[in-house]
Amino acid sequence: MMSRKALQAARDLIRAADRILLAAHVDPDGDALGAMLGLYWGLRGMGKECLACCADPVPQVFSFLPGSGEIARRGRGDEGLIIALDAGQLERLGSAYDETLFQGVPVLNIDHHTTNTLFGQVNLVDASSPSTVELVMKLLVELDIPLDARIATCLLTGIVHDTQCFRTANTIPSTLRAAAELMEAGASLRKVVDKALTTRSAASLHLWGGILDGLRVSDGVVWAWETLEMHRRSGAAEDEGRGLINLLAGAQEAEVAVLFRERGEGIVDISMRSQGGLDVSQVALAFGGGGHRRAAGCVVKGSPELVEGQVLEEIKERLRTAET
Ligand SMILES: [Mn+2]
Repeated sequence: MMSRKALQAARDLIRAADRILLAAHVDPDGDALGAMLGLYWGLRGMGKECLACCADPVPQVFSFLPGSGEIARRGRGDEGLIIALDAGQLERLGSAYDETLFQGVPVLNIDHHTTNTLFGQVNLVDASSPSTVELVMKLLVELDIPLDARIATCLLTGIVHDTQCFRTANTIPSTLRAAAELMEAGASLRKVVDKALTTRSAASLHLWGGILDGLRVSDGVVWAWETLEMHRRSGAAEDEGRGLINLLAGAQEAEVAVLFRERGEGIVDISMRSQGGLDVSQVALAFGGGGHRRAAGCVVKGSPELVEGQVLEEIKERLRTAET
C-alpha cells in the first residue's frame, strides 16, 4: 500500500518545482504513456512548466493520446524534478534519463511493479495497484487537480491497457470505480478500448498469424517466436506484435506463456505471463528484468536457441520445484 506520507511528500516535491521532467519507460505501453501524459496535462493546468519524454517513439496505436506528439526523447537538463512513470528501475528510462545531467535532481518514482527498486527520493510505489495511472489519480487528488476529458482519456488508457480491459486477475473494485470516474470526466471507454486494444492493421494480423503458426507447447509452457523475418514478410511495424502475449496466455495448456521477440544484434526481448501460481517476475529478475507476478519481461543477449533453452529451463525448473 502507498502511504499517506509518501503522497504528501510527492505533493510537496511537485509544489516546490517549477520545471518538471516526466519520463516513461523505454518501449512505452499504454500505462506508461497514459500516466505520463495524464500527469503532464494536470501539472500544466497547475501552471508548471513540464516536459514529457521517452527514449523510444510512441507506438502508432497510442498516437490518439492527447500530447503524444509533444513527447521529447530526453530531458533538457534544467528541470528541478524528475518524475519516473511505470518504471521498476531507473535504467528502464533508458537514454531519457542522463545520470550526469541530472546529478542531484530529486526523482519521484511512481510505479506498480513488484520488482521496483525504490530508486526515488520519494516513491509512490504500490504493487497491488493494477496500473500506474491509478496511483497518478491519487496524486492528482492530493494536488487538488480536477480531471478533464484530456487527462481522463490518458488515464483510462493506462487502466484499459494494463488490465486488458478489466480482465486481468489483479483488477479490483476500485479499478472499476476509477474507470467510472474517468468516464464521467469525459473519457470514452469505447474509443480507448478500440484504439489501445482492438484495432490492428492487416499487416499486424499477418504477423500474428506467423507467430501463432510457430506456437510450441511442453510441460505447461506455451511459447512462440516473433522474428525479424516475420516482420519483413508481413510488413508489420516493429511494435505490432504488442498484445499477442495475452493471446498466448489464454492457451488452455499454458501455466506460463512466453513470447520471444528477436530484436537484431543478438538481442531477444522476452515477455511472460503466468496463469497458475508461478511468479514470473522472479524468472524475469533472474535474467536482469522485472515486472509483476503474472506479467513480466526481460531482455537477454544470445543466440535464439541458447536464450530459448535457458529461459524455458528456468521456468520449467521453477514449475517442477513448485509442484514438489
Ligand atoms: Mn503498468
